Amino acid sequence: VEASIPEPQREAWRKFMPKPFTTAEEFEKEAVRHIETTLARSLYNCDESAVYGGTALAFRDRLILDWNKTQQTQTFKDQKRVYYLSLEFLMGRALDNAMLNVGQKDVATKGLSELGFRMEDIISQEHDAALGNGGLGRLAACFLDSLASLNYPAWGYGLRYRYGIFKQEIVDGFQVEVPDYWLDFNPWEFQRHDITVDIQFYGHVNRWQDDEGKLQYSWEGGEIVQAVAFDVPIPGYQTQTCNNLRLWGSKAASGEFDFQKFNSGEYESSVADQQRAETISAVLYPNDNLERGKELRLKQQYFWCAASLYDIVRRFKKTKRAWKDFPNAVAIQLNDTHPTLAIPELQRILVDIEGLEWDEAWSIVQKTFGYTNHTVLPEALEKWSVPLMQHLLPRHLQIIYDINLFFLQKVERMFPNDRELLGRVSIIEESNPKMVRMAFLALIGSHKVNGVAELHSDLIKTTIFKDFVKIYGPDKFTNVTNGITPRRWLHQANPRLSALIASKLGGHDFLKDLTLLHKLENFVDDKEFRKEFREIKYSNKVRLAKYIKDTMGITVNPSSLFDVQVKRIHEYKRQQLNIFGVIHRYLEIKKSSPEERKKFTPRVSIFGGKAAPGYWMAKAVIHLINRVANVVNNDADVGDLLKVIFLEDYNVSKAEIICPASDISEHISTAGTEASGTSNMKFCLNGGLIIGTCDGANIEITREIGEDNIFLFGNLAENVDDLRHAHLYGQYQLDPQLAAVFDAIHSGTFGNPDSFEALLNGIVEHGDYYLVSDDFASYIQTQDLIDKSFRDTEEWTTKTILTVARMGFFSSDRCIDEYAESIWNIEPIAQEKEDEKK
Ligand code: HBZ
Repeated sequence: VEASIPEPQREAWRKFMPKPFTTAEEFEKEAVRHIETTLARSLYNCDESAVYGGTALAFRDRLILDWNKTQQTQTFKDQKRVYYLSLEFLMGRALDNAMLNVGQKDVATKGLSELGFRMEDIISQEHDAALGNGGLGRLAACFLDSLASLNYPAWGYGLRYRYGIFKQEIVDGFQVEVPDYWLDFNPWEFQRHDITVDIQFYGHVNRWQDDEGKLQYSWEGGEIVQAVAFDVPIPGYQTQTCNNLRLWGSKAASGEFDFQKFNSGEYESSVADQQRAETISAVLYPNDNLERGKELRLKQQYFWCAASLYDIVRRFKKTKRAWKDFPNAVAIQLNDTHPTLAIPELQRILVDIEGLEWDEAWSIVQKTFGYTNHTVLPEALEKWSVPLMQHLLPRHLQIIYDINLFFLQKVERMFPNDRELLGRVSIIEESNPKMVRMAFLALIGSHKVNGVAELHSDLIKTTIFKDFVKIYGPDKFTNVTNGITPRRWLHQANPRLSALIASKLGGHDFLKDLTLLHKLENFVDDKEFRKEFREIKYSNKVRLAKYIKDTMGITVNPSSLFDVQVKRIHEYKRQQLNIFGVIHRYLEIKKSSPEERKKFTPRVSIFGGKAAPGYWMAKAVIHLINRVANVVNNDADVGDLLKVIFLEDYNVSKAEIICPASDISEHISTAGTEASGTSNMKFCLNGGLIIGTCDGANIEITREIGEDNIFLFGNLAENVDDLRHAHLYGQYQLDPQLAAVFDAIHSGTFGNPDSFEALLNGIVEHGDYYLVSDDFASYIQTQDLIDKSFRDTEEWTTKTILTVARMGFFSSDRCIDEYAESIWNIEPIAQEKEDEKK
């Protein structure tokens, strides 16, 4: 690799290389310089937001220096890299994470206090980077943290949405969506004005024979939109590795075409072109686990895949290695089917542009890609209509048809005369209109397919991908159970617990190797430790109670049992089961005598989560929760025995306050529907217990922490189909306790029952698809058990300590090592030893 500064001048360059700050004073100098110059503020108009800006920029400088070095080292070593393609990166705030990962938070805290500011106030100035819906997007963010912390050469590729997930307001008990414009001031991104890619849409395909008689194809004409790179530095924990997240923004291509329009006075149409181009990266689609087939979404997907692949291929070509070496230099992981167009796009680049033979190209493609599936819900499986794809991406559709043809020929040879099989596994669904099944394309174009928890990985092999196991054999399918980064979800969110653990284990090494937590079991009987452990949980509950008081004006007692369910609102996640359980509890309290009421364990039921804007059932659930809250919280008979809270606008930063403050959290999806869940891990790692179904990662959590430390209930996945069938074709009996809850709702206890008609009818009239009634009795019983267990403080303390001690498996570091070993075949970059550095 050629350096751009010639040898004789490098001495001067090195002399002026900025050095990272190491003392509070040096930090202050940097922060003040940025406030005064970069931000043009002064002693007289410096508020907390300006101090946030100065602090963030001081840290960004530091990250950029590490970033430059990391990228240079990775280029020199030319090891295999992984590219993580995800339409969502739910990063949350960056400052606290940057300070903790580079290990300078204490220095900065001291520096800020010398300037008269408190660190917490400054941290909370930052707007969340909310470029994701839920678990899938947050998983991508945890993976980036682990990849950097473990020194893997890795890049993330995503879209730079101008609007992230909407902000949720609750008005009269209803969800109202407000746009999330987050880019006013974003110190964490770096626009690369020089890195742009022109991306094409629509147009037509030319076909001709070259001199050797070989058919050639080229895609031409149509709209061109420019992709511009914005780089976000991703620091690892206690390492100099700083990886890159490259987000593409869209703008109008500055081609001659537009220029002519502009010149000839067609201002309006030229402006319209501009806006159409910018629309591509304007907004994150707010649906989770639901696909709606909108053209703009497909444009987003292609725009981002094409720009990322162009970038990856350009980087590979600089190494001058042969094409067959591509899979030894590049691994690309598809986060769900959203980036599946990368498969036909790479095939197109190799065949149409680079002139490779089809089979040679296809072998490279298959070795390069891996595909992670995150759902078995049929309504979430992506399908695109053939006419839409024909219109937007005519050459890609041809390539998809060819991929399908060769694939079906292979299947036909393996299983002659099985026409039904061919129909079932075809990438093209023979419906009207025909549809492209993206999950099948992703599977066929990859060398590995993985689910995200054991049960889920088994289920994809017996349901949606059953036929493909026969075709490819079971080894194409694997499991990588999800994980979370302990840096954000323990050290950052719960600094006191992190410090207590460090004091017992002799340092913070567990943040790099979470299995070390098992040593906490040695202290499970240590009186002093148990007391401190409990005190920390209590203080975290006090912090959440204060947040509730400040934002909602409602007083909750931190000694109560805090019962939390925070996640996207979805029928399969069954927030309705939770709120029906709350109503049941309310009715029980109401019918008790004052003497009997003393037996209840005081509880605060806390909900949070967004509903997709068009998902009426989910919105009805939010409405019901708020109506119930209104009645229960204002009923003098109830007092502290029950409070119901719906926290507005649940997001990553709020999760950091909520997760450390739970006693019980709810992970109660219909068995077989939640692929993994990751918040279950966050709550356990912070010493909260779980009430859950045998679903997703709950099963593995149980295996790790022990059955005595988790509250499982409900029907098993293997029985779900039969139950559903029985509902539709047998005698349907509503659970009697649930019937009493419905009676209360119908009688108007929680306002006009018409609002909840559809919600209740889904259960009573339309087959109770999510098995709410089937699981209700078991749920209520388990909640009663929890009440009892919580009153026994010593028993409860033991359970919570053992839970934390046994959560080591669920670090995203373990998860990333598994991907690296079994799917990507990549190695970490060896770090220079201290004495070799200069
Ligand atoms: O991915 C979630 C799963 O529901 C959860 O069980 C799992 O733990 C997590 C990480 O593997 N899936 C999502 O969050 N999915 C989406 O957010 C989504 C977004 C856009 C879509 C489809 C799904 O078009």
